[in-house]
Amino acid sequence: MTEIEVVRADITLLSVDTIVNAANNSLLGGGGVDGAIHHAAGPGLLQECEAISGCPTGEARITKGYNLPARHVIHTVGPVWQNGNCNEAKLLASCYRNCFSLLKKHRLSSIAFPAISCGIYGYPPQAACTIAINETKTFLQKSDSSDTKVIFVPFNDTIEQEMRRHLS
Ligand code: AR6
Repeated sequence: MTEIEVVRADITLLSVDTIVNAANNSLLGGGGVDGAIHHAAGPGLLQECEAISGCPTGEARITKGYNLPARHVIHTVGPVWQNGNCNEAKLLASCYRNCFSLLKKHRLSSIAFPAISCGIYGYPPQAACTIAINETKTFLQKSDSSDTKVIFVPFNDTIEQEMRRHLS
């Protein structure tokens, strides 16, 4: 059964097929959810990321989950918010689309997303949540994804409220 859920949690604790990391172009770790994921996954993750040689904004790369309960990590690089004048909406939508492509390619059935770009990269939460939910609904409608579970993991009240509002 296809499901979209909102779960207030630390994404590093979720036992799903894959969690998504809001990474930077180097894929070598950073602050925010990226730092938390690398910390929880352990050094194997950094080693695998080093071999990937970075990721352009809007694209995604998959690795194993190492010490995480999640089997995989899909690393995507969201846009830095620059007042909406630099293709941010298209790039953020492309992050979600590329994550779903990898989900399908690797035949994974559960995925948990943080609010990509909504922390250090400064994307306004309301606009970001609209894109996240729209891209998810489009993916679920288009694909044969009858057993896919998509979990959104807000880390603060504003994002949780936005997510729930969009899904109600
Ligand atoms: N679980 C779930 N969500 C979290 C967690 C967690 N453990 N920790 C933070 N968040 P951010 P960005 C939320 O800044 O804006 C890094 O340095 C957080 O509250 O992690 O895409 C990268 O290396 C926010 O709502 O990612 C890049 O340089 C959301 O995750 C840069 O930050 C995303 O916040 C990427 O910035």
